[in-house]
Amino acid sequence: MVMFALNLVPLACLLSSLLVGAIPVAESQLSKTCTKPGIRKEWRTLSNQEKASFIKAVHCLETLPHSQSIFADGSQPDVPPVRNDTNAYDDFVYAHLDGVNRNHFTGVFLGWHRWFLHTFENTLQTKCGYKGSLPYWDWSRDVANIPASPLFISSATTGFGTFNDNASENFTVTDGAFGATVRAYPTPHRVGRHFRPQPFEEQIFPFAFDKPEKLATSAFTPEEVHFIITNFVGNYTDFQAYMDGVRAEGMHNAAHLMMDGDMSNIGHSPNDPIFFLHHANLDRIWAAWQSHDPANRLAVGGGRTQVLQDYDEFPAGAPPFIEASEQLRFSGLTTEPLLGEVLQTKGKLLCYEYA
Ligand SMILES: *[C@@H]1O[C@H](CO)[C@@H](O)[C@H](O)[C@H]1NC(C)=O
Ligand SMILES: *[C@@H]1O[C@H](CO)[C@@H](O)[C@H](O)[C@H]1NC(C)=O
Ligand SMILES: *[C@@H]1O[C@H](CO)[C@@H](O)[C@H](O)[C@H]1NC(C)=O
Ligand SMILES: *[C@@H]1O[C@H](CO)[C@@H](O)[C@H](O)[C@H]1NC(C)=O
Ligand SMILES: [Cu+2]
Repeated sequence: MVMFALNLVPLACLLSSLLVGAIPVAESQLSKTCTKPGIRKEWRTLSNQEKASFIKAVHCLETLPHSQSIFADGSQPDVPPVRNDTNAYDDFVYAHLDGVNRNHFTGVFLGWHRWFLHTFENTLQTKCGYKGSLPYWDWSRDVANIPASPLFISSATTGFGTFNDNASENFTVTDGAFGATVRAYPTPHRVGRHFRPQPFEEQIFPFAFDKPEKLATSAFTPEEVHFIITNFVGNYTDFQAYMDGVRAEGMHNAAHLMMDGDMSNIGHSPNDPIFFLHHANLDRIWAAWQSHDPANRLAVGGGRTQVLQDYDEFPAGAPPFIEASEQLRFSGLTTEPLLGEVLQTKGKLLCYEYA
């Protein structure tokens, strides 16, 4: 408590001095205060009309031209060149792909994704007339039977499509709202998704999964979600490391990998719109942890460099350590706030809460 109070003032000073002149958008929004936060709701609590309006807005995004501002910023090897035969949805995938090492298993992980999700939500609202907020998927409600989750239904207006178990079809999703959708990156393809209950059987990292038989769902039971929110007080590094888990077998990765297909690729996972609902849930858990104790509220941690070879020692990145003054980078997709500016969901730049 005391440490928190002492820390507040220097952080505020640091932020305001860094902000002056540095980031035009941040400056122009400085006077904005959050009086009417958007309410992000769990998908199954939306009415069919609300579900349909979200899906319609995502389809709208897919018809908008891609932005000429998108570029490969050079920090990531092996990214494909920006393609011009793409749409505004593909731009989100590109920005994620281009920053994959910088923004995963490093201390900006949750902050970067928070601004990425906000940009997606804001684009749906401002360019596609979407009146709602970004929905989230609380996977802990579906641990008994993931494929039977109400999200994965075949309705073309309110469903994300059922899982495909046929490997010779590349697990391509053929029903639901996105069954016919072609995504551009890394090469043009249709979205694949398949339920893999024990995704750690396949080794995909420089380190070995140590519980190959572990059920993905055991990483995100209601008990696990409660545990992460109520522990690691004041220690963002440990909080993020738990979300990724011992040997990356935690809730973030478990839910990605069990979906196989696009979701299991750390770079182009946003090809599957379920990505945004999955990450909104992680963001919700972060926000819940931040509210759980004053010492969590503005806590940052982890390092700037992803070192999967030393994952056990640096699950949230190796030094230099991340501070609130860290600039988030988006490969031309959107404005680039500082990490410290996205720590509050109801602050100067962001204005939402979770139902
Ligand atoms: C895409 O379009 C831009 C602007 O017209 C052009 O500069 C760029 O070379 C094009 N890229 C490709 C891969 O064709
Ligand atoms: C899997 O897909 C292939 C190609 O579409 C098809 O020939 C085959 O019958 C399918 N297998 C099953 C078990 O449905
Ligand atoms: C599956 O993916 C491979 C490699 O990208 C591609 O060549 C093939 O056409 C795809 N098959 C189907 C049925 O989509
Ligand atoms: C967080 O906890 C780890 C041990 O789990 C410790 O090494 C680190 O110094 C702690 N960080 C803070 C900011 O307290
Ligand atoms: Cu990501």
